[in-house]
Amino acid sequence: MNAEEVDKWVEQAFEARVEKFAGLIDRAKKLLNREQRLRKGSGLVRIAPQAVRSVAVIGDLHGDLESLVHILKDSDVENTDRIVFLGDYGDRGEESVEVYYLILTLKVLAGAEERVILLRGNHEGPPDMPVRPHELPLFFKKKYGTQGQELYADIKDLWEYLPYAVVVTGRYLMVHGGVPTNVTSLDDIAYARETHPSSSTFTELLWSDPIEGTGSFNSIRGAGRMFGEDITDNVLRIAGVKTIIRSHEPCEGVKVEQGGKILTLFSRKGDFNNQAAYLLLDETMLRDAKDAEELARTAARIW
Ligand SMILES: [Mn+2]
Repeated sequence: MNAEEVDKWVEQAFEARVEKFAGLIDRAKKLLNREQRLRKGSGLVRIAPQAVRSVAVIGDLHGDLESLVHILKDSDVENTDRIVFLGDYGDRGEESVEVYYLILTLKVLAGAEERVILLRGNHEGPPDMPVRPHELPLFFKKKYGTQGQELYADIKDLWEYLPYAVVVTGRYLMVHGGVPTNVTSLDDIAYARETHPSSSTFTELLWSDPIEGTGSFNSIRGAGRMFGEDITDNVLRIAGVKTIIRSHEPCEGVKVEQGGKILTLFSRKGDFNNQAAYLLLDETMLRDAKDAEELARTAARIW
């Protein structure tokens, strides 16, 4: 892709007729379904750091089309080997529908090699985990009328095929919300959707937030937990990585917590923040695991 192509996709996103959008969702769903089957139903994508030269990471977008376009037009992102989105694509921003059109176009054009990885956020949760505000169905209806309700239903169905964690082997674990409290192996994370809701692991991956200190307690968000450094240490150990990269909480682009073990990345500008950021993990970042301080200082691109 290049800047001209991105402009073309944006134009298509605004002008796409309902049949075209439905076709795009269908193609994306087939591709995601195939990838999920190749992972044997696991929601964990593994990236071997030796096999890639660079990985771009993008946090919450929440309908911020302008920020998405800004990021995709960065020539380093254009040329990167993997793009990981950390979830929360729709809701809040007026251009939520168009953001979906763009990320699904990106996914479909990337083809079969999982070059574009769309993680599940709490705004892409299962039917028993509703989220508020949730304007996405209203935006679809506003733009496409009753047929928009069908598009929204298709999108909801597509969420079930999205992965929810990425491990860059030996280096980084990426999730939308946080690390779960009661896991003993990476498989507990990889198959969290299947053990939901008897286990809280899936909810915690999508909803939790870090705190300074130790232990954990129920989140004021109404789902997930607030987790301390001891919980993080356990997950870093079982995942064999050094740093957690997550999104979910608005911040001025990046936020470092728990002594550099957790980096929060937020890619939407809006109600709660004036600056946004994305990460570009280059060969140095992929060769050696860096802590969140160093990622925030050298890999984050803030605008
Ligand atoms: Mn979120």
